[in-house]
This record gives sequence, structure tokens and C-alpha cells, in this order.
Amino acid sequence: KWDLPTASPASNFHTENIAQFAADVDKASGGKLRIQVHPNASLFKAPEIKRAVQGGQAQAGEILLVNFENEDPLYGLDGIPFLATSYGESLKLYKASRKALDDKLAKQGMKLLFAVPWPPQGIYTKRTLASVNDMKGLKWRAYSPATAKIAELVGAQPMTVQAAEVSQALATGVIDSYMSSGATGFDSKTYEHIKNWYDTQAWLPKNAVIVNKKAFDALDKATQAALLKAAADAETRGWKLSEEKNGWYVAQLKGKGMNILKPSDQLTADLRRVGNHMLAEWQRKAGDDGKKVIEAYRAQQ
Ligand code: PCA
Repeated sequence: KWDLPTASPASNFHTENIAQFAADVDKASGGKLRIQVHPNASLFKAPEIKRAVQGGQAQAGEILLVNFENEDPLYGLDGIPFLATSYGESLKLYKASRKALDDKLAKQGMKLLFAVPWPPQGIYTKRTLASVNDMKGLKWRAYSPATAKIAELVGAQPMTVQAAEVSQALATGVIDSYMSSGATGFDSKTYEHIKNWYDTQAWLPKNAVIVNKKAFDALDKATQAALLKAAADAETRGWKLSEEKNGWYVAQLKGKGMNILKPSDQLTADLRRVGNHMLAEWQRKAGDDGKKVIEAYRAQQ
């Protein structure tokens, strides 16, 4: 019996996908491997899940890769604004980086089972934004080093708040803006506090389901095969689900009275400049390994 902690609520599409994955594993292994999913950061908080899997406190877990960019730039690849902005591009970026990602995790005693993107990231803000000048002084919720960096570059005040605490941070006025998907805006009932969402489609960060290597190796061959098959299915299903539910989530926000806004040309150009700056910085930090991944990504375009 395995534990699999996640940070999202049970109703989130990632968690639903993982619940299906666990059910598939149970069935395909003839009940030999039972995976208990712990949603909503109930077992470990989002930033603690990776270390818990590494240390074997949990056999498996779901992490947001960009949370770990300070550990290694590779984890931050899919959080670079405007590098990959659609599901198609995001899949290419994943293909270009999957091996490097799995190798990195292997060095840390883990294994990548599957990864699924969040829907494209837009800006939740009480203010209306004509350009990045209007972002100065925003109380900006960050969920990763890159989203904190954006705040720094546009003159906003970054504050790290995990998704599970966004609702609280909005209610108490600690934050008045952030970038994320329609999914997280819906899960956190952001529409109760913020009226505007700029659909910038800036990047699609991925969640990854990882497993402790020793726990994996301890399974018999047939169970390992069943697990990997269910993981491959979950990956395919998760990418589809993310794309399908993206429209649904945005429609819910609209239904709750939010303005879904197309960013102005000026705002788009300004944000792209921010993205270019961050890509250059990322490439400096990621060195030759990073260069290879970016080249493999560009080669598919
Ligand atoms: N939701 C997560 C990460 C990206 C997303 O869409 C969050 O806001 O924490």
C-alpha cells in the first residue's frame, strides 16, 4: 500500500486524473498495489512533497516542477514566460526535456511516472492593466521562483502563497493579484475577490507524479509493468483533460461575473520582454544541458 500526497483539492482535474490512475493500478495489479491519494496538501504541503518522496516518507507524490527551480534550472523550464504557450508547444517542450528530467530525478533516487500541464497562465488582478507599468506595487502572489521574478521585473511585491492558501490570502488582503490558470482561480474562488483575468497564455507549468526508486524496485516485474502502463495512460488522459477543462474553467469564471480580458498589444509586448529576459537568464544558469534541451525543443518547431 502506497501513499501519494498531492496539493490540489479532490475536485481538481489533476487529482481526478490521479484518482483514476490509482484505480487503474489497483485493477491491473490485481489488488497487489493499492495507492492511497491524499489531496489538498493534507499529508504534506506542496513544497514538501518532493523531499517526502525522496526520503521514502511517501512512496509516490505529485509535485509542481517549477517549485524546484532553485534546486536545478531544469525544473523551471516550463515556467519561462512565452517559451511554450499552447498545449502543442508545451508537449514539444516536454518531449525535449523528459529524459533530462527523469535523469535528474534518478540522481535523487526517484523516477518520473508522468507529467500533465496546468492550463495556460493568465493574470488575476483587481486593477485593470494597460501595460506592465500598471503592475507596479501590486501585492503579487508567487507560487514559484519564476513568478516571484516576474514581480521583481515589473515592480510588484511578491509574496509566496501556495494554491491551498490563495483564498485566505485574498480574503485578508495580503495579495491582490497573481498569475495562474483558470483552474486555480476556480478552485480558490478567486472570483469572490478579483474581477479581472487577463488571458495572457504565458506558459503551462506541469505537475509531475514521481515515485521513490527503492519503492518502485521493490515491486515485482508484473506490478512495475502495470504501474508504468497506468502512468502512460494517465499522461495521455491528463493532457486531454487539461485542455478540455481549460475552456470549462474559464467559462465558470465568466459565469461567476469575472471579466475575461484579452491583454492589450502593449501589455503583451511588455510581458514578452519580461519573458525574453527570463529566458536569457535561464539559459545562462542552465548551461550546456539547458542549451541542448532548448535546441531539441526548437528543432521540433
Ligand atoms: N495552478 C498552480 C500552479 C499553476 C496553476 O495553474 C498554482 O497556482 O499554484
